[in-house]
Amino acid sequence: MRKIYFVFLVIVSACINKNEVAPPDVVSPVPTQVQLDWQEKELFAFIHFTVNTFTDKEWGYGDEDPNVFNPVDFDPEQWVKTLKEAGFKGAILTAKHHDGFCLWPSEFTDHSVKNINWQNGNGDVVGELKKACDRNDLEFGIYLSPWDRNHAEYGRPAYVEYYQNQLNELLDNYGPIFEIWFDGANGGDGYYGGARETRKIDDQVYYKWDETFKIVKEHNANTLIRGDARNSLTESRWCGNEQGYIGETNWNMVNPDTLLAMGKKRIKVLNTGDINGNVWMPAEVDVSIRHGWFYHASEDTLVKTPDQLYDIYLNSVGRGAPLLLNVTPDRRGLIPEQDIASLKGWKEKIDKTFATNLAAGAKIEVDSYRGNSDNFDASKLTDGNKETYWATNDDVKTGTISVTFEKPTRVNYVLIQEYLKLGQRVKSFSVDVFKNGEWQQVAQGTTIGLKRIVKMEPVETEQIRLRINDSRACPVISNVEVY
Ligand code: FUL
Repeated sequence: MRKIYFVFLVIVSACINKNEVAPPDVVSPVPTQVQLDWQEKELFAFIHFTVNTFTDKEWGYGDEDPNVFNPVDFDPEQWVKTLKEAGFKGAILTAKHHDGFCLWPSEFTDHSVKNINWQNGNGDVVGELKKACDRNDLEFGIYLSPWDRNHAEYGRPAYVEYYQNQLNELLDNYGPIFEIWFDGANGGDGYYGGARETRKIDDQVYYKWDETFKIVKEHNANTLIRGDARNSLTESRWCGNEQGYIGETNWNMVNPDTLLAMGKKRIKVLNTGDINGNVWMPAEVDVSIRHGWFYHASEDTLVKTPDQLYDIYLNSVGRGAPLLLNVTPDRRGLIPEQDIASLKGWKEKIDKTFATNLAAGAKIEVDSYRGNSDNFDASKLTDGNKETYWATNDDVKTGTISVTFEKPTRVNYVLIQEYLKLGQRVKSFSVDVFKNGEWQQVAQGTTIGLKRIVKMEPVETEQIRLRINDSRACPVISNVEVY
């Protein structure tokens, strides 16, 4: 009997000694693995290319002579190499824009590359780009415009069947794809097989989104669906503008029903997300390197500079939202030289700015940590492991992280990351530097999310600290870097 009692005691004490401080509970909602993997890739490229490139339009009417499409030097390898070198992880092509012309030889319409002089009707932009992406290890994604100003049946049930057939065809022949982009621009005037009239649809009902989304997931569960935030199955939302920024407050959550009830006012919420949102739906920041989405010679002088692109980077990736930057192949079928130069300059600036993490060799301290357990202490903030994190006790919704350098060091940026598998939490934070014998606040912000890059006036200091001032639940921070 005594022996059994002894064994029992040993087991109990072993359990206690294992330092069983439980991790914080999840604060719902949380990302799926597909969403998280996608968010962590941060940089994607949009490629807008079609008849519009040759007609100098942004929205084709649908009556374009398809033979205008004639990119004589078409070289998707050049596109992909340019994008790879600039740091992009994936590229999304307009397989079909609102004008209805198909960049692949679709069996469901005559209005495609298969019936034009270019490459004797054997051309396939979607297929060639997909192959170039595969060769260069860049992920491939597709934009398929729901609005089709060419199709005679648009507005009637037969068109939705056509749309779904095309989706199946694309996913069968060019999958797997990392992202599908369902555009919200919808209905209006168009050619519609010669009818030349205005057609309006109810975008909440007409496209049968739930069914359409199912087609995507049946082909590949890992394909991320970018669509209308009023649908709770959408996995990534529009950021509410095309200027290249997400809100300084950027919650990854929204409430689709609330958005539906809000009408156009929802656009503001798309930009900030909703702290009370019940669906994880991270924003994606889509913006063009030029003014328009398609190539126009008149915009050759309007290519965004490396500095402008860098600001966009800070206002998207630096606020926790992936950037989808659009490039515009020209009439030759090449990304123009000046755009390439801008992308190079931008990449160099990012690489140079974030080359040396000053927190790596510094002393990291926190004011408290969860259950005094090693599993949640300050070292987890700089261990380079995204699966470990610093956390506080459940009843502690504030916290201080300080970084002490060996000698006065010039600092310009702080980079902070939340551990999103447990939900997005931080509502308010500040950054202080120790100067002239006292702490001085140099920056403040609201949300953190996947990544927050805080830019400050460059300052020389021996110590910098991050204060979490408020949080939905105890803060859970996985990474802190200083530059
Ligand atoms: C919008 C479209 O109308 C534009 O032409 C462009 O494709 C942009 C990305 O989405 O809704």
